[in-house]
Amino acid sequence: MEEIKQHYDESDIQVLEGLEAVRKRPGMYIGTTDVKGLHHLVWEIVDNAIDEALAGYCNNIEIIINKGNSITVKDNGRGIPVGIHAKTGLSTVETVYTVLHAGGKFGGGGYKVSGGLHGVGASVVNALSSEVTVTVYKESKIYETKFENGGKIVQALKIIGECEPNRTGTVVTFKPDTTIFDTDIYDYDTLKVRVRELAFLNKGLSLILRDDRDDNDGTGEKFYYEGGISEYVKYLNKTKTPIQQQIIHLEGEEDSVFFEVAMQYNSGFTDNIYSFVNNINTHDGGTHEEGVRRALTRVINNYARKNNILKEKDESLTGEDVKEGLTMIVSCKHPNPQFEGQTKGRLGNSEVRKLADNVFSDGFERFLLENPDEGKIIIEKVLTAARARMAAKKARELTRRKGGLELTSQWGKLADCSSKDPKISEIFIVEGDSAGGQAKQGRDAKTQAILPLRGKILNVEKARLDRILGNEEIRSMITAFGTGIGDEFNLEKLRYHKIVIMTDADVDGSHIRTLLLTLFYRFFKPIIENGNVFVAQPPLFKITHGKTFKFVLTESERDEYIASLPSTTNYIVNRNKGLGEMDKEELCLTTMNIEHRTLRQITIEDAILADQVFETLMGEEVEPRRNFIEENAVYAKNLDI
Ligand code: 0RA
Repeated sequence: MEEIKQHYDESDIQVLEGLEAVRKRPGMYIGTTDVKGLHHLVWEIVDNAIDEALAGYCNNIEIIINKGNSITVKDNGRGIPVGIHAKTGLSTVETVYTVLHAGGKFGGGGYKVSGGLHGVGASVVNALSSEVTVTVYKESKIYETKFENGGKIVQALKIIGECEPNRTGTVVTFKPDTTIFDTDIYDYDTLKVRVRELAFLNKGLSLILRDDRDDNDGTGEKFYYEGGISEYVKYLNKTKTPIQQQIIHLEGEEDSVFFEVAMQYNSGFTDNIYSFVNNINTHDGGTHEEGVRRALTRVINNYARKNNILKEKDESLTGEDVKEGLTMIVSCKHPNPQFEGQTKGRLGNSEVRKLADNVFSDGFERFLLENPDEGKIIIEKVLTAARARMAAKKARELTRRKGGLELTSQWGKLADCSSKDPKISEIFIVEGDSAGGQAKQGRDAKTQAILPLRGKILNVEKARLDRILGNEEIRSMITAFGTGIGDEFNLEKLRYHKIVIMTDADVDGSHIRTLLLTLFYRFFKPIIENGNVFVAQPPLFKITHGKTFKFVLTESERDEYIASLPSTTNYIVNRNKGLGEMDKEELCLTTMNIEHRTLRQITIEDAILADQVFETLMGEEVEPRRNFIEENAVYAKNLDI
């Protein structure tokens, strides 16, 4: 071991001043001194070990929450250099732990986890800790150095023992300074989320997280993914319904810039696209993400035109269309990343755009060629998204043209309620003119609005959403809601806090209900999420017994009522087929009256199912369609109101 200097000099004073500056303004270095800042310390140390893994020298990192709330990070890398650092005259270990920003400067080259608040280094952790111990295993020796009280060295680097020749690595234990942080309690799950993410982003790297605070000596959890970001996509799609068999995983490298992407479509309508540079989430995207998105849109359009799915005259599929239901991870490892934007969440390096585009378009084109079945599924998904987009646009234009509550020729169909208070106002969307007429006569005109929908229009079997939105009555419904649609949607303008779908208990009724729920899900999702949508429950049976009769909702209620009748009695059970079979008093009393009715509140899951049913409904074959409707007639969670 080289000789370490014995006297304080200029550089020592600078070191101490540097660490003191961190203690004076910790926020400048780690953002906050709350629980978030506390966890940030862990990532500063872990990042150093990850850098060693990215350089190809480390495949195992352990993170331990110790009793007394200190943290230990172990890696099996080369070990921090122990020789004298030319600039400081101190051991390199000590330099790394006491000189601000020294971390990134030694070693040189390679990928560095640095961006945003990351990469400020081990010295900041030291400055904000009451105790730090660093142990290095290298060249068969075990070295150790210790700091206390904000980075003051209390034990210069020394050899404390010997180890196996092939054992190398670094072990760091730090105890956050409780005079600086609001709390010193680490949250296992917070650490776990990021540790898992790091494992996904670095295939083949094993990360172990262990909590030693309680006595039941956990072996900890190991995070190791051979498939890397493919497994990340699989994980994200676990709670969804993937529509592709495979996960597409593409990678390429140029001039030491490594780029990879993994993706799989699911049946949902939102996208889950996450991008990273050197393991840091680039929240605002950047050139790596742009390259992929551009290539994805282009390749899908080319493929659709080449296969005559999209005709020459057709509009192109957009970037919005191709990302519906897409789960995608984009990851770039770059030796010199430029982070841009207010929060440094955007990759700026322009050469990456081209690399990402090339890697993705070459690989994805080949994938589509080799997997035509998967290609078909993807194209169909994107086309559906495109149709919905065009339908929404058309509907926006139509509602905008008609404007607010200005009267349309159909507006007279709505029997509005007199109350202007949305909290107590309800709108019943009623199947058929005759039931609509009865409901208008029997309603509570103060709080209940009635909008009849003529079944005939809605029974157009193959009506697509865009045509349905062109329907006058549907448009008056949209106008009546008051919220606007799509981008312009505003929940606060909703004129009725209860929107009640009232249809017959038959196939056509469930068809109309499905269609309305699909419509709401696609264009008015917040009203479903907010719990504003209900399905009315007209009684299924009428039991006549002498001069009295009773309506019941279910078969078991029917049986219960019959059992309660004297055994000698004759009674008649009628199955209610349509709303129109009841007279207006019956309809209003059983199905609309707040005291007696049963409403089913529609959840977002109900609406998603309806949306899927709708797709089946729109198929060409009539028989399977009818069967499907019958089998799925009840998809509303029961909630008695
Ligand atoms: C630069 C060079 C060498 C090792 C490291 C950095 C290194 C730093 C850290 C920080 C935490 N764990 C680490 N592991 C390695 C190797 C120099 C040599 O070959 O001796």
